[in-house]
Amino acid sequence: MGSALAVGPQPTVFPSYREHAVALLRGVAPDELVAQWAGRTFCGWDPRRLRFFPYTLVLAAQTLHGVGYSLGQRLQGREDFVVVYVGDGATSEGDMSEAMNLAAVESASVLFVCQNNGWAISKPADEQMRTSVAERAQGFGIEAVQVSGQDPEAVFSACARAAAHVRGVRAPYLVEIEVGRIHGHSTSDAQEVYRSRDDIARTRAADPVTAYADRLAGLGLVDTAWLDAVGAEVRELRERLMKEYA
Ligand SMILES: Cc1ncc(C[n+]2csc(CCOP(=O)(O)OP(=O)(O)O)c2C)c(N)n1
Ligand SMILES: [Mg+2]
Repeated sequence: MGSALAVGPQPTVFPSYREHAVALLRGVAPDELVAQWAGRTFCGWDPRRLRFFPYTLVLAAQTLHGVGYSLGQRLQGREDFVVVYVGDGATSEGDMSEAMNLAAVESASVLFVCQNNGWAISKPADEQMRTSVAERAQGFGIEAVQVSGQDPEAVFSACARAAAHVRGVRAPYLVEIEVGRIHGHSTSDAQEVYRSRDDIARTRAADPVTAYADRLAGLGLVDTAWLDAVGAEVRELRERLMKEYA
């Protein structure tokens, strides 16, 4: 949410498959999102109109699509700022290295946003890489920063600075956001098999959505009645969607 708000509505987004908040902000309807997951449509929304491309399940393929799209736009004298979302596990794919190198060499206007949730299904991040994703980007000649996803305002600030760099210098940037993974990889993944109860409990207790709502309420910036109303609306929406797309 922080990253999407920071870059604004202009850049074209190449998502992975976890960017539901970004999709909704861009104007994808909840029904269109769920229709895609239910296999009723190939995409569900108009990628050109919303400047939000289809979800990519082939890990890291979107990184090359995004860099190529940005370069193509630039050659045609059009808006070339692209945001590419990618998971930590996907960065282990060769596509990600090719995309970072091409973006650096061609000085592409691409902001890579890595959601590092510490896991590629059951493979922990520290068994996937010896450096952070940010350090790896720097090795390719890309400016990069690591930020805690616990604080949406820190993510917003980091991504706003990154977006200013991409726009000002016309060069790539990578923001690595460290987030917790509360649930299993998917609804068919029993994470209790490979993850300690303590780790899951700690991550759940630190849920940034709840923590941020509590913080805003504590500061008197939102009232709890409003937050409760949002919660009720979300529950209603979820129930309707689950019924309609079962
Ligand atoms: C090229 C490719 N290899 C393997 C898979 C199977 N697969 C789907 S998700 C996933 C883990 C991805 O982890 P990460 O990029 O960290 O994203 P996360 O789901 O943790 O957000 C794997 C291995 C795939 N979809 N595509
Ligand atoms: Mg991951």
